[in-house]
Amino acid sequence: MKNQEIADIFSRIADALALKGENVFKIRAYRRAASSIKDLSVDIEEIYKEDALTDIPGVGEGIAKKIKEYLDTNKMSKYGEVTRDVPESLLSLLNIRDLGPKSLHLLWRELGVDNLIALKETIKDGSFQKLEGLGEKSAKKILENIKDYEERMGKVKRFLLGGVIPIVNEIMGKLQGFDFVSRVTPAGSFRRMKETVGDIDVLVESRENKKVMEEFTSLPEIKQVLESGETKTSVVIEGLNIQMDLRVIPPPSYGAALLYFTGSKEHNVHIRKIAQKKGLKVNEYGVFRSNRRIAGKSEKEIFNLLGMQFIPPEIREDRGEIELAMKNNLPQLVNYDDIRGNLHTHSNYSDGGNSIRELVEKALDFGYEYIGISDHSKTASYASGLSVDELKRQCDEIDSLNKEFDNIVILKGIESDILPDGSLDYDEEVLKTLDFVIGAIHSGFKKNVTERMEKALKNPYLTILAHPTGRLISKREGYDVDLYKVMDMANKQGKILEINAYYDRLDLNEDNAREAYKRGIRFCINTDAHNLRMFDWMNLGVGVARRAWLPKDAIINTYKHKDLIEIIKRNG
Ligand code: DGT
Ligand code: CA
Ligand code: CA
Repeated sequence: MKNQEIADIFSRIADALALKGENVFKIRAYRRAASSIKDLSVDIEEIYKEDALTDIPGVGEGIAKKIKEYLDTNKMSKYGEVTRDVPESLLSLLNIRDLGPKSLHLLWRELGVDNLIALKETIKDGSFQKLEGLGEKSAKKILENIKDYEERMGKVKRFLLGGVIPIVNEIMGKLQGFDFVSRVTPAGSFRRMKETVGDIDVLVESRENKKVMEEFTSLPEIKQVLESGETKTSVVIEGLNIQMDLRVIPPPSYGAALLYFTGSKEHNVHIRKIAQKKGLKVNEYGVFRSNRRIAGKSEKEIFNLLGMQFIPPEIREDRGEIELAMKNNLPQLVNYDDIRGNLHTHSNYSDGGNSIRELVEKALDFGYEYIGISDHSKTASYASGLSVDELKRQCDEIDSLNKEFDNIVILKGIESDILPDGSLDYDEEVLKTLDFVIGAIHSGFKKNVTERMEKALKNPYLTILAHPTGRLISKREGYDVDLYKVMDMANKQGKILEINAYYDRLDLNEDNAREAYKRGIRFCINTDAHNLRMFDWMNLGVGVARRAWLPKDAIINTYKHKDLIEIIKRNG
């Protein structure tokens, strides 16, 4: 089906015309055609065959001719004509949020901006700010959006943490199995639990460097060896095509190497500065006082020698953690094993792959005290959302499973769509029968999202607001939402915000979670599991919480069942 292709070409023609400052009616005509072609439910080639192209809304004779040309020859001469004198590097600037063709036209015409570097220059030298309609405020906003854009562009070089964990653990497990290896530890951004990683850094404690490197490079998971030396070997991992750096370290410097290669770089720089003030030198081999090594075996030993508490890897970002560690005043972060349940799981009643019984047994494997079943609601037809009858049937099944299992509590929940008017997807009578309600926006991402969320948060039946920004890491920006307003409302209404641990969501992210915590909000870390394997993602969510400096009592699914009920009951 060529619908999308053709719609895209018309959009790009409209963009190019707008950049050139051409007639707005002409531009609008192309946009209108693009949008109605994109929304067609039938193949545009079929329409062409029936000679009915001009029946498509917004498609007149002129546009129809261009569609025919494209379908016949796979080319549209108008496109080449319009874009011939518009540099590609200028067109690509349209991917920067809030920078529309109108402003770009001005920037191009008045200041000659036709690429990213030139654009940044004009903001730096203040000429951007002087243009009509573009003040100091938009300069600041655009500068931030440029940063996002650059990150998105660089995304090919970064990998989702959740996507690499299984294979890295597999490799580390195999290395740990050799009797000449005493310790294997991940380092770098992987150990710091960053949501994306550029490469994988792993340290091995051993004195048999050669043997380690031989075994490592012959593992079946290794696709290619980039370089192999005595202390460091770099490889590419099969399937993922991510680079992995393995370093072999002897016991006396293992802690120092771990500290160094865990980073972050900023954290390391600050640590070294503190050491210098004490007349010490810290590097990857140890802590030295006039060339004599006085520590290095463990990180703890080094931190203590420098007069600090042990700093958890997840917060080593030089965001104030070093100062607090020196005052022995670091927050007690939530731990991976503090979690007592998972409240956002999908069964085969909606689009999950497993029965409720299987989900419950999985939760028992994890040692959980409770599990919440929260399938999609009736409006979510794309995900086989539950009708009122189906929900009733599900509740009956949960009742009977609760009688059968006496070592875990199954909670009745729902992931209710927040409708365009901000209401929830079932009547009060239905919501009343549930233990908790997770509210989520799944459609209409551009329409009044803030107001809809605020209204949903005022609903006494809503317990948790799911994935509050809707972003998908390096894929989708998220809803157009004033998150601070949403946080304020959640706080006022005593509602819980979700840290969704689904590996490409991690939503709230660390910055937003930290901001919400400062406002007094509590969280639920949920996996949004659609099958049993996805229960493993809980650790990703805890990683986000730890990077956001959250303590255990800010996370409601660390509470004992009895205490959890107190929290979720208050709302419903
Ligand atoms: P990534 O791989 O981009 O996700 O981020 P990291 O933090 O894993 O960075 P990577 O792999 O380049 O280096 C691993 C760690 O090694 C890094 O976190 C800190 C340390 N490191 C690397 N280069 C330097 C450096 O030039 N100075 C200092 N102080 N530390 C460094
Ligand atoms: Ca790394
Ligand atoms: Ca590295």
